[in-house]
Formats: sequence, C-alpha cells, structure tokens
Amino acid sequence: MLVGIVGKPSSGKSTFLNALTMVNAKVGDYPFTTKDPNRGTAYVRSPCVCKELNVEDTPKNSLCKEGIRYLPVQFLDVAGLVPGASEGRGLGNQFLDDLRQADVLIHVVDASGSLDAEGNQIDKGTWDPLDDVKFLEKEIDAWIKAIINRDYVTMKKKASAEKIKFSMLLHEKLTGLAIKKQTIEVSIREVGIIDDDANTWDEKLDELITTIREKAKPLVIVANKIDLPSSHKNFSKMKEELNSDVFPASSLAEVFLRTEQENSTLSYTPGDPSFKILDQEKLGDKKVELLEKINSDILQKYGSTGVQEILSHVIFNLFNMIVVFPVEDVSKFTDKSGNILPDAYLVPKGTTAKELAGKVHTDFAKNFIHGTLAPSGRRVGADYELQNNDIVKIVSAVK
Ligand SMILES: Nc1nc2c(ncn2[C@@H]2O[C@H](COP(=O)(O)OP(=O)(O)O)[C@@H](O)[C@H]2O)c(=O)[nH]1
Ligand SMILES: [Mg+2]
Repeated sequence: MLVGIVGKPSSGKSTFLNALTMVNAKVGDYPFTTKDPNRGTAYVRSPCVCKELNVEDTPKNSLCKEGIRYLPVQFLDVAGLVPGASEGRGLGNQFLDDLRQADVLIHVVDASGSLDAEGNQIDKGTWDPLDDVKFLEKEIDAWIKAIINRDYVTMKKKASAEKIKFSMLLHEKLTGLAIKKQTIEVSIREVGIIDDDANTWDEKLDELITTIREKAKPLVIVANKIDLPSSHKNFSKMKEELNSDVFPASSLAEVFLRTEQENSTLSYTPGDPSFKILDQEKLGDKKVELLEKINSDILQKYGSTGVQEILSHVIFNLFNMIVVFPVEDVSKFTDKSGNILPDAYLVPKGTTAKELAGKVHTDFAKNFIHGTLAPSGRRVGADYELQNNDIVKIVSAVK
C-alpha cells in the first residue's frame, strides 16, 4: 500500500511527511528507509497485544513503544502539480506515474489561504483553499480524459462493430493508472451508462471519469496550517462544501512536539490530545509560551495536531485494515530466532488465514495445513477470517 502526498508548492507536504516519519524509538536500525528522496516511511499507531499478554516484545518489522505498535506505511511525495500540467506544463508525466502507484492521495492544502495557485506567498487569507481542492480534482480528471480521448473514436467504433463492452476497453486504456476493472464496471453502473451501447457514453463521460477517479484514487484533504488565524473559517467552509473527508492539521506543531519529545523536554505520544512538560528550564520561556499556544489553539480546539489522525483514518477507516501478528511458537509468541511478537502486519479486513500465509511466504499458502491462534491454541482453517490483533501460527507442509 502506497500513500501519495499531493499539494501545491509550500502547502506543507514535506513538513507533514517529516512529522509522520519522526519516531523516537530506540530499536536498532530500521530496514524501512528507502534511498528514493521522494519516498518516506510513516508509522500508523495501533494498540499492541504485548500489553494484555504482559510480555516484553522484540519487534522486527515495526516498532513498539509503551504498548503501542507503530507499523510502517510507505509514502510518496507526488511530483509537483501546477495549473496546466495536463497540457504538458511542468512535471506532467512524472505526475501520472506517481498517480499510478498511489492507492490513495492525501492532499495537503494551505488552509490559511496565503499562497496563490503556484505556491507564491500572497496577502494572508486572500486565497480560497477550496479552489486548490477543486483544481486538483479537475486536473486529475483532465489527465484521465486526455488518455481516453486519444482513442475514444476508435473505441466507440470497435465497441459497436465487435460488440466489446466499454468497461473492457476503458480498463485496457487505463492500465497505466492501475485502475481495477471492477471499479470501472461499478462506476459505469452508478452513472447509468449502458456498457454495451456506445450511444450512451458521450453524455455521461465526464461524470463517469469523476466517479472512477473518486473510487480508484480516493482523496483525503488536509487543512494544513490550521494554527494560522485565517485557517479556521476556511476549514469550516471546506468541510461544508466538499464531498471528500477534510481534516484539520498543524504539521509544524507536530514536528515541534516530536522534536521536543526527542530532546526529552516533553513527554508526548504522536497523535495524543496532550503533552507534559518535563524540563521547563531547558525549553526556555519562548518555547514554553509556544507550547501553551499549541495547547490552547490546536490541541484543545481540534483534539490533536491532526497529523497522526489522518494516517489512522486512511489505514483503518478508508482501507479497513486490521493488524495481525504471525508467529512460529504459539506458547512464547516468537519467531524461529526467539524474537517475541516480531512482526505486525497490516492486512485488509476479511483476509483469511491462507491469504496471510501467502503474505508471509508464498510456499506457505500453497502448502497450507491450518492456522493456530495464540494464546488460545484454537485451530483455524484456510478460510478463517482474521480478526484484529490475532496472533497466528501458520502450519504448512514446508519447513
Ligand atoms: N504555520 C504553519 N506553517 C507550516 C505548517 N506546515 C508547513 N508550514 C510552513 O510552510 C512552508 C512550506 O512547507 P514545506 O513543507 O516545505 O512545503 P512543501 O513545498 O509543500 O513541501 C514552510 O515554511 C513550513 O514551515 C503548519 O502546519 N503551520
Ligand atoms: Mg516539499
């Protein structure tokens, strides 16, 4: 699963990503960091089973701190989009390639309205952030339409002459964006196009493109810089007028809190509604004042800085993921090397024991015998649907 971050220059994409990638947990070196400068690893929070089992875990593929698991989620900083990109201005093709890879797009918007369409500083509060959201939606639709238009006439002829369905032709056409055939079929039905009657396509083509885009590349809107005075009003307006989910966030405040937590001047868990000052002297008057402001203007008002919550929303609400813990030894909850609860996997709700086996090792799925749940020792079959926080040993004919 790959989360794409989009937004005009200076909206705060890098700050948002920085906030999400900072995790102060002293656990060796992580194999998650990639060399690609446009990629990053963020960590979604989930309560860890170590607490109720009362064990000290030794996580490998994730991190655990004070009973909370931090599971890695890959992020992609999507190439800059400026007006006119679909007509070949700027980093057009790079954008399309990034769009293909992303399963969901987080749109970081400057909610304060202090940047023009291209990210240049203008008078505070003079830009309507709603325009940024509408622009991005329109721009992606324009890309998809341009791809379809290249062969639209031929597609229609072919459909009539050879009795081929629109969904089939569209799926072929849109392979470059990795859009599932089922998504196209459902969208066609939803807008009321008749799949094998080319005469019904024209009128609803634009609506169809928007519907496909909304399903294939869902957008989550971040009203960033919520700490600035002009942001609140704009955020309320966005929430009222947009169909997409809109979340308030202060990426800058989150970076600040995590930095001070690393400096041991604060006790703060990313995503929490509060923090505790540990070393007032080291912080100094200025930072203490700033912290008071963060507390009253952001945490008290919105419940958190928003950053961690957005990631949680994407993983657990939008994608309905659950967390499962594969182990080798169900009495000790360990892998072969004795690591306790080494791996935590994010899998879609509904994933079966056999499907999980395939994720652990392809051979395990082919030679699947049964699963054993820990600590109960209960045996489950191939079709058993995993539950959140299941600890499971995959028993297969391969060793
Ligand atoms: N006040 C405020 N400023 C922010 C916030 N997030 C980012 N910024 C500032 O906005 C500017 C652009 O941020 P950056 O992350 O580089 O934007 P990018 O071009 O989208 O990657 C920087 O000066 C940041 O410090 C925020 O939540 N609040
Ligand atoms: Mg940047």
